[in-house]
Amino acid sequence: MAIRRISARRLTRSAAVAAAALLTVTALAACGSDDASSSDADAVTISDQWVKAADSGMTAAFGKLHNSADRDIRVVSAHTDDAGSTEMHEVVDNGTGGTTMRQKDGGFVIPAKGEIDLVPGGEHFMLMQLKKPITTGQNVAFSIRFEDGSTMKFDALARDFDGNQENYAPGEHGGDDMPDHSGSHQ
Ligand SMILES: [Cu+2]
Repeated sequence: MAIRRISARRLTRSAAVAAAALLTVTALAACGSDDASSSDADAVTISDQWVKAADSGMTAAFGKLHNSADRDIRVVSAHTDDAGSTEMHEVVDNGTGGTTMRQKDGGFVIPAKGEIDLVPGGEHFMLMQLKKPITTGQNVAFSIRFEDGSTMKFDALARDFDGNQENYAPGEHGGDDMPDHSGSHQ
């Protein structure tokens, strides 16, 4: 009789433990599917990043930005110590058959569970007023800031890109007649 009572009690206790464990699992699962608590920087990675080698003036940095979150993520600013300022640019039709680059309103948006490709001729980080030459093989340290205030750092390898220089933002690189950047390089 006594033995049977203990077994029953034990059974009840294990059932309670099992139920509690189930609740814990459910709570964790709910937490895992809601990524609102993780920062933008936690969800973003960059790959294939590089910067175009340049002696002075301006240059640009490129790469693939990946977003693992269920929400769109916005890059609101970028910085490197090697440039006086760093902007986010897009390349658009200038209305007369060519293209021009300009600051991207609101920064870059990386779609939920997606990626954006920063490439010559498309969106890019624009380094203005270079403080020193960026030479091939050198790593340039960047920091980018997201809409929620979190930041991500990465190094981009400098590459020669002279062959295709004219393919992106024609008329806007090198030279002093750049309306979009007037006053930026003194
Ligand atoms: Cu640009």
